[in-house]
Amino acid sequence: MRLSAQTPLPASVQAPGYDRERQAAGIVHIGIGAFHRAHQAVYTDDAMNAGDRDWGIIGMSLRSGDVAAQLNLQDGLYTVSTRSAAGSELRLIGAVQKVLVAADDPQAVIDAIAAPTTHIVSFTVTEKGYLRRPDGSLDLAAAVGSASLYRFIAAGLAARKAAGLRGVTLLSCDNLAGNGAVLRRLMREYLAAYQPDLSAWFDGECTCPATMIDRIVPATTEADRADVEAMLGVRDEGVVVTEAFSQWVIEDNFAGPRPRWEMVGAELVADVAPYETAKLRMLNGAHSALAYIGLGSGHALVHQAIADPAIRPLIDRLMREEAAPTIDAAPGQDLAAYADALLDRFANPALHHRLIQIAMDGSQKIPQRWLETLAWHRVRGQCCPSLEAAIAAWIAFLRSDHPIDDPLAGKLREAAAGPDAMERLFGDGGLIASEWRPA
Ligand code: CS2
Repeated sequence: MRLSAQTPLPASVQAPGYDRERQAAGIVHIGIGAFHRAHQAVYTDDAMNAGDRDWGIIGMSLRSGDVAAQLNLQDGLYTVSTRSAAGSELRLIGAVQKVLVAADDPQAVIDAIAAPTTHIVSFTVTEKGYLRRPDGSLDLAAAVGSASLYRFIAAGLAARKAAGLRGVTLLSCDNLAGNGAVLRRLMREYLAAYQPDLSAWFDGECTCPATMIDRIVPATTEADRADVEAMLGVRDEGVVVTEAFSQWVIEDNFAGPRPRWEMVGAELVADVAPYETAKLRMLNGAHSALAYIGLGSGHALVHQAIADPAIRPLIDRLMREEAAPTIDAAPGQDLAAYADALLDRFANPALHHRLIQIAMDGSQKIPQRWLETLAWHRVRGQCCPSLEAAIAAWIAFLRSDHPIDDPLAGKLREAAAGPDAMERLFGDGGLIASEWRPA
């Protein structure tokens, strides 16, 4: 039997405490993968449990029908399995109402964005989903293609304007440096090229707050689904597995109403930058280093790599001596304590977080995770042994027979193969645009 709104659940599973049938959808979320379901959807479910109303989520996948097939037959319901050394906890999330697939029904997506009840359009489309060229500008050809978020946003906003509705908040929840500002700039480039009559309305009516989003969410496996089935007594195809830790820091700059996420643990602040920079350079920087160095040493999982006495000191140094000094901490932000907490989170043996999952899309991740730190030290005449080891491990990975999942895979492999790999990857006109140049 499949999980649905009719399924009786064990009393140990926390269920939504609000009437799901009566909630309007206030949020359209583009890129409804495991991360969103374990993070923003949980905060939103919590906010409705705490009394907020009409923040149902309409999820959307740009291309793949997988999540729609998992959730729509379950009335949008799914469970979150939280795993720590102490054990696991299961909770039912009710915030998601349905999932649309843009490739199948583009008009339904535009209508959802244009609905009067929608106030927020949020995104987890991964780094490559923003369709940037290596110099950071919008790839205008890709942005009119079928997998472009910009097309849908522009069409939805045009319909809002035509109907005399207010704008929306566009909330990027991806691991980009300055994610809100990047989204705003790219959206403007799109409008200037393809819908210039909407530019001024967009500027006046829509905001793009920056966010720092953090929760480790490994890809769900068949074994995870079987475990949860044994606990629930029914099959949940949409289950997501995650850690107990969760953090969300949001720039308080919304175009209209929003859930009171601050009631349920999110931090609404004036400036997200110190948190976001620390997260990208320390957590994600260490993660990517663990991925390439760990795979090179024959490990498969994050907790195995961080337990390796040859790797752990490198990661420790990367966070404390290389990344942390580059961060202009906010008052009360303790970077040493942050590094301690990250080492514990990486060591969580209950989360089977695969290194190969983190290794994907290196070309899109490495600039904000490693190269900004390297550039900061370079101008001060300092070197970064751990990050240099990480770069060497990335090149070794590109030369190995591991499958390379990256939009630039073919070019990266070719560039990495020769003796001038560093130059072809990071030099002037190289594949990876950055302020940092190899010595
Ligand atoms: C990871 C992130 O896959 C990756 O690249 O570094 O997904 C990481 O687990 C999250 O950003 C944690 O918040």
